[in-house]
Amino acid sequence: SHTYNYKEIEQKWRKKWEENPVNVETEEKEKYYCLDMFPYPSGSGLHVGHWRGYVLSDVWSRYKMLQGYYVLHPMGWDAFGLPAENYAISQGVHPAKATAENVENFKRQLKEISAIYDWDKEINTTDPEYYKWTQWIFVKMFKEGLAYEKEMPINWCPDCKTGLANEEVVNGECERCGSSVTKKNLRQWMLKITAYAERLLEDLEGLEWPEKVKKMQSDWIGKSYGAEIDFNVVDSEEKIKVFTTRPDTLFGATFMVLAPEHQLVSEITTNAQKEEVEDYVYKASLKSSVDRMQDKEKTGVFTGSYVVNPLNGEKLPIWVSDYVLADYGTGAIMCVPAHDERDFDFAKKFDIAIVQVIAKEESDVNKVLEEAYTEDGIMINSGVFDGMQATKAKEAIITYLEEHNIGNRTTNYKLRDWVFSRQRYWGEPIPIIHCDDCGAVAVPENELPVELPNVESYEPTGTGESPLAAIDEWVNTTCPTCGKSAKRETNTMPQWAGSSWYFLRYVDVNNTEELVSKEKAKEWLPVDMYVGGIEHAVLHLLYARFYTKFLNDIGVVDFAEPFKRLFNQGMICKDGAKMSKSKGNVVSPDELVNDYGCDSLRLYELFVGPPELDSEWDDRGIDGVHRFINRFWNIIVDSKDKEIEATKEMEKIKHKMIYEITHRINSFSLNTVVSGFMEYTNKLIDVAKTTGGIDKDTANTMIVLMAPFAPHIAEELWEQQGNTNSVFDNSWPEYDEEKMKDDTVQMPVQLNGKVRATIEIDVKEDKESVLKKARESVENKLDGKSIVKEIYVPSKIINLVVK
Ligand code: ANZ
Ligand code: ZN
Repeated sequence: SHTYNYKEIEQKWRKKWEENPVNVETEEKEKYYCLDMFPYPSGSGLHVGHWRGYVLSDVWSRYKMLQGYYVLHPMGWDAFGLPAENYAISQGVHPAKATAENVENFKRQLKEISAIYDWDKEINTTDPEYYKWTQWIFVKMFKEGLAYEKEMPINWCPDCKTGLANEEVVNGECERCGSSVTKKNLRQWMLKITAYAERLLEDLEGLEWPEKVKKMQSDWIGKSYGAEIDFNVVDSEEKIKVFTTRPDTLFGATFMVLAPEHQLVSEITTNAQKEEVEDYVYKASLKSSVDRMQDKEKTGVFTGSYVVNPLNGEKLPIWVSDYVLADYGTGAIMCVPAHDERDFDFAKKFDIAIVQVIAKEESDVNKVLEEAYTEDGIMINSGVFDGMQATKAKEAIITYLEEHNIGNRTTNYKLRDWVFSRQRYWGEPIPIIHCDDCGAVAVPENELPVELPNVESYEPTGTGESPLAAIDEWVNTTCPTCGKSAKRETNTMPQWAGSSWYFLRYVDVNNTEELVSKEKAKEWLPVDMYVGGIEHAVLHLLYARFYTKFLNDIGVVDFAEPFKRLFNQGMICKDGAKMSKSKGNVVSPDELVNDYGCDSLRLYELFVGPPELDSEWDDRGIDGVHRFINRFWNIIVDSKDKEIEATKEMEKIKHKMIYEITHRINSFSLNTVVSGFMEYTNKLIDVAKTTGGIDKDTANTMIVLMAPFAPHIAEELWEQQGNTNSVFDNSWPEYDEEKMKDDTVQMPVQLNGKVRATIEIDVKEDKESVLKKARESVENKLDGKSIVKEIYVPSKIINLVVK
């Protein structure tokens, strides 16, 4: 056996590839765009969990190259945002400096993977030449009325005197100082993503994405169809509007609940109830909406007032409870405990009547419900609608409400407009100028970018304004419209801004005139394959789709969906927990590359488990993969100078191997690709025990199949086979199904439909000879009966009918 010197080989080929890239453009080649979700260059570097996605996308890119494509596989840095800023504050290093250092380290590590990245197309979201276009998109949205200002209640820490992100609120307390967080109305920039809700939902259908992700997006958009209904408040001029998806249950409403923030709460609360209600409302303001939705135990208070059910005139008590959210529907609901689980719990707890209005069968009337009945059924206790199917009654009742001006048909979305401003330093300045006379004015497009000024102190100011507000010479400017003195907007954009459109920029990185030229866009876009973690299923992937649709609407691109195919890799875990620096369970690839080589680590990253699932990392496993690579190396090197003739068996193994590997790659089952390589290599090693080796064509085929996975060893072996070109100049091998077939098959023989024997026949054997064998095989099982009919399905089955 020979020694496989991975260190030497990997270094040699990395250098050669740098001098002579293997992914080259030619006239004939079609283009293919394979994209990784670009990383946030943190201070801790890459661990083997990060490698997983990068190896996946690189294998896919190289596979596409071998299929004859010219592949775009770019890389860049999503480098604005809170982590860099917090790191900078804690270390006293300017975020720009820290980011640059981290990028260098990431790049070095990525090069160790030997992934084919187009480094001349590298982008960085913090580069003014890049964020000029991030700002340009904002300006366009502003001009189209899709970016607007609004007072919004946000999380506010009264001690730190600063606004907080949702993530910074832990159990209602400020993460830094522990004091109770309240809400504060602050002026915010919002993006009107809701204008795209319907299209974002509809277009999901055409995407080759995991069903799970599509479902998460459609749930997030949360379309529901129903009605808004007005209820008159007793002894008052006020009406309260509710949103319901179940107008069919209106006769079963026994109370109403308002969100604590509902504007009518204080007005309708009676003096007797005032103190209790105010106390409740205050406590609710301290809880996050997630907690409010998930709290098991229902809480609430009675306001002392009532509304009238518009269909049957019943008086319904009005309660306040935090399970009703202020910003969904109308912030008020009619409650039907018989048919809604939350209302049922509430009614039980506060002893409110439960009236059933839908029953499985009409005879079920007046049975006591053990739990809410949420299915379809027949209407009962509902006046003229009794006996109707509930789904029909829903329509009939909406029509009735509309005719009598008590309500109307509506569609609601859970999707909210996007709170787009941050009171932070390390982000893209929002390109707006505030003028006393002209209001908010966009910075003229030819004056972009509005550069982020270099500051000494980038800590949050404590006033709820970004540190930019303290730089007078930057803030004070003139109004682009009237020329009077005016002030710049000092909020910055959220981390997601730069990543919502970066995939467009890669194809035309040096364009100073346009975000992307029409020609380049046509050549490369949309992205053919997008690889990244499932954690971005909603935020980033939804924002990117929204941006693309907007850019499509204003004519920048001529497609409406950015990513045709999506693959989400699972996480790498260690000791049961997601691998991360904060958990202290990180395995660095550097050492493994040193001990086993990059090829072994690449294969092992794939071998750990189905790529779409989370997998447990165990360092010891790489040893087995490394031993396999050695066997693979040895059988090819051992056979090299022997001029072995291909046997039928070798041919068969070769074609089966091509078939299996190809199918497994196509279905992204890359862990079974690795086990397939092991299985077929072992089969060939077995065959070689008698033949002395394998033939050259089989060896070459193995090398080409292996190239996307272990590119260094593949190149080296390809060269050793006497070739002067690159292994990536080959085409992906093709299989011949005829040659995969076995020479003999086992055929079951039935007597009157029951299998009684099995015979082995040659696949080319003729019918007469097969039937003869079949008869002989059951000779002693006939029990004196005789064969009256013979049914023969070639290569499958023989059935002998006996009497
Ligand atoms: C009466 C009713 C009877 C309801 C019934 C459901 C079942 P989705 O599908 O999520 O849109 N609802 C409306 N606004 C709400 C808010 N701001 N906070 C909490 N709950 C709210 O659900 C709509 C249903 O959720 C509405 O229909 C309303 O309860 C409740 F047997 O009205 B339903
Ligand atoms: Zn002005």
